[in-house]
Amino acid sequence: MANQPILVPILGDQLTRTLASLKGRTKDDTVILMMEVWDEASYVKHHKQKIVLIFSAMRHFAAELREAGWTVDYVKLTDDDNSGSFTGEVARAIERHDPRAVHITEASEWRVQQAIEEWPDKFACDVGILPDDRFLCPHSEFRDWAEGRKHLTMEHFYREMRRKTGILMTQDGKPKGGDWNYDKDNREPPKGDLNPPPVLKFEPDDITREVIDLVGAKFADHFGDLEPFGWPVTRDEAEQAADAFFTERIEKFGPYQDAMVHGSDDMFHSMLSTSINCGLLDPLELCERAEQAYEDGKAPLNSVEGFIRQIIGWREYIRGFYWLHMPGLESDNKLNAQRALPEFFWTGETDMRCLSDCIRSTRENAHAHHIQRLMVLGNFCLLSGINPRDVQDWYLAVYADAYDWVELPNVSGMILYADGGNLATKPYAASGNYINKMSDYCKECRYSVSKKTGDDACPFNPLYWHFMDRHRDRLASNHRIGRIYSNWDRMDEEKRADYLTSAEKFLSGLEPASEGWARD
Ligand code: FAD
Ligand code: DLZ
Ligand code: SF4
Repeated sequence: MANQPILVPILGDQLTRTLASLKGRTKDDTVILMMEVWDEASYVKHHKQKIVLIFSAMRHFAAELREAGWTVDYVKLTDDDNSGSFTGEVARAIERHDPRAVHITEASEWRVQQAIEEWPDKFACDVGILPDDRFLCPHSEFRDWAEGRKHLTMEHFYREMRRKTGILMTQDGKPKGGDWNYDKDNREPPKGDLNPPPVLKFEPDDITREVIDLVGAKFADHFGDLEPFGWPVTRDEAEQAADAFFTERIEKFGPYQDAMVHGSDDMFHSMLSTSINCGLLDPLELCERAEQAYEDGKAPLNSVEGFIRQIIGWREYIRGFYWLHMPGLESDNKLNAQRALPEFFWTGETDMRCLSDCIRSTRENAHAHHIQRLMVLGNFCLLSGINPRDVQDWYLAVYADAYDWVELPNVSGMILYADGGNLATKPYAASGNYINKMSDYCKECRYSVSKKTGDDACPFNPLYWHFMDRHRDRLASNHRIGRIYSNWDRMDEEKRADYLTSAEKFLSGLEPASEGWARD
């Protein structure tokens, strides 16, 4: 090792061999620093499997780097003198290695980036902060795109990303198949026996087992089942999971993207978000593979386009939106939602079958698929007026793929309309009808989805009208939703009163969550 190396800290969601801060570095003058720190593991009480996933993936990544000849200084959570924070650990590493500079790839989260931006003042050596080029749209490009637009419509952004990457584009710059978006073909309800193939799970090896024991001992009071644990924790495993998706699941991914079946936790979804978000899989590569599956005749265009839109459309848009609106996004509460999150979000103990199944999957797998997060759990929080902070904490804590940059815009903008409609053009509000159409939940629910009011009525029905009624001032002028008020106004007064009293009775019976589930 030459005198005074470059110190390269790599964070838990930067587990990529081609990371910006590693590009161009040579093995003989670089010390890579990886840190398990208490602050990150406990600022919110992450699902146990999420901590296992990150620590195990970090330890495997460190081992791979060492095998490839890199010097890795790895700080374990239980190491003596671990200061508990990124800044504290970089300070200690500077003392150990006396580097001439620290090079870090920018953090994905605002909270962590704020801390990193203080490093140049804190440390005596140079600090270089590099843009994270694993995302396709740099911050400045998103800001330029957003500049002067009245509404940040995802579809417009998505088309830009299609043009920029050339993904699913013809030689003469047209969308393949003639349309940009095949969402209309992607709303099949779950009819008959769909039999999605079981998702690939990986047996924990010695490294993962050690981490499972650590998490069992140190994070016993965190939400969620620790085992069975089967998430991919290496690039090789993540690639196998991607292979399985592209051979077994992608064909039906599109049509059944919005479908929900009791006990079928993944349907035809890719289950790749945990691997993409921590850096094991490259999002652009996945889109290229999806396009290849279409070109090879192995998957229909509606499935392939749907998958690509989620990644180069929604994922990139969500990230751009986050950085454009932080830090304000965190405290936005334009609908003035003040109710506490109900206790059953943590225990799963509710007679509402749709919610209890989504919460069960969340507890068992640290995962629920998109439409469960949006139209069951999210819809309930929106209609019931749960305060954004509680909802943000819940989603951040319970999902293995959750990081502030992706959870927050989805929660605050997409499900709660807490940003007043910057992200979504209208609230994703729905009565029990939608859930009944897109799932098999209602058949065996103790509530009746066809009943509109009263103790046996599906709670989503009165909650829907309660929500519409209490936000009339804000929503009536929205051209995508305004028409709904003519239906409301056509009902007789007694019926409207019935809806409102049923909803209020239900809401007053909700037990607020006890302290300590999400944060100490
Ligand atoms: P697939 O359905 O197979 O989709 C493919 C990929 O597209 C995903 O892996 C993901 O990378 C991307 N994607 C799809 N939708 C979105 C979206 N809305 N935002 C960003 N990326 C998207 N996703 C996270 O990765 N982390 C989160 O913390 C997160 N929180 C969410 C909170 C709410 C309230 C909602 C409604 C959605 C949230 N999502 C989040 C988006 C989405 O639910 C998950 O990405 C998806 O369920 C992951 O499963 P999958 O890999 O099987 O996805
Ligand atoms: C999610 C997480 C957890 C639980 N623990 C760590 C950790 O101890 N060390 C680490 O480097 N990363 C961890 N992460 C992921 C980070 O929260 C994530 O990389 C940053 O917050 C991104 O801004
Ligand atoms: Fe959910 Fe209502 Fe259907 Fe029950 S009846 S499963 S509460 S939508």
